[in-house]
Amino acid sequence: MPQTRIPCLLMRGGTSKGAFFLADDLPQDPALRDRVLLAAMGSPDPRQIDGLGGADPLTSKVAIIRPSVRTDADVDYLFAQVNVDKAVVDYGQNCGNILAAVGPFALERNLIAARNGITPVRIFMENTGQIATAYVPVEDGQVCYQGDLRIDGVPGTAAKISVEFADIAGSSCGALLPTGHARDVFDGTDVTCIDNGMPVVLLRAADLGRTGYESREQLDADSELKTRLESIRLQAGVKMNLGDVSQRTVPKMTLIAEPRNGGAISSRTFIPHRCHASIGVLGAVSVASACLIPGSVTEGLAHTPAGSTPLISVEHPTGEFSVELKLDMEKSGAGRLAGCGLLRTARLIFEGVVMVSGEIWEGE
Ligand code: NQM
Repeated sequence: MPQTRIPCLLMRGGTSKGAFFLADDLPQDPALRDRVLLAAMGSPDPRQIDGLGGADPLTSKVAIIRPSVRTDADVDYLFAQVNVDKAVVDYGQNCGNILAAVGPFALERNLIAARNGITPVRIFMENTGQIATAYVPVEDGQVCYQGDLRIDGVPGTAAKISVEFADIAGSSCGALLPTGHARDVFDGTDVTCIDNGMPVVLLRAADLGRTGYESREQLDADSELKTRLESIRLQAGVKMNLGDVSQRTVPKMTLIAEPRNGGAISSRTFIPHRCHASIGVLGAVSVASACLIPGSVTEGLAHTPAGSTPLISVEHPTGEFSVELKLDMEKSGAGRLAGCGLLRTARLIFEGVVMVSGEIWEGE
């Protein structure tokens, strides 16, 4: 049986890379679609040698996009995290980096009309049921990828895509502080469990006998730390309304320390088992938000700016990520968070068809 050709764009979104598909170009049956996505990315295999994936969770990502029937959105975006070495496709998390390329994809595929200057694209994020608006630069009716914005974790510069979120608190867990507390204790370690777009458990690196300034490689080799983090993650997952998270990619685990480079906080994030080269977009939004919550484990460590739109710089292994939080100053505590904005870049890398075995496509 010949291989099946599936139209696909390979795109970088922020510090991630993934395969972008129109929903109608994939099988409609979810189980068959997962088998097709695993085959397209080359999973399960630690090297993903037989597919598009780059042998790293940050490059084993898929976006499935369709025109939206909603009045408040232009397109619907379903994010799929394709496990590198397990035959598992996880829809239980969103991805704010891949999100940065959804607007450009919608324009490349003519799902919306281009407006010279900036085209706003309203995106319904199916994984969490929320809306983001991306502002995509357009020149002569084409997406403009070139520009002068540098983001840490990506070489060179590219055009600025600003992304705004209204209310993303409790995206997956139902509440900003899903356990009902600013601080909990698991295995004798203080943590803050928070979900402002991404479920994250924050821990002070010092409480685990680490500085929080170890390199990604050092942390990935630290099996004692990883065992302790996983024990806490499994307990926190239940308390965060996520159930048994042993096979899920959330919550993320973030070690925090005092900033050293003029930021608000320093971070090392596990997603959830490998250490992130930088930090996820929505992961950073959750960490930044925790810096504003009285009683959280950031207290005494975070250097938080004042004002109704504080720009919170989250330091990470390859630089920093700035999140602008919008606060409702008439409210207090966690209830103050009213929205946020951030800057990303994206690029169309490759356009073509990805080939998968005809037997897999036919479900045989
Ligand atoms: O937190 C990695 C990434 C992400 C997700 C991860 C992301 C986000 O860097 O919104 O972007 O946390 O698995 O792409």
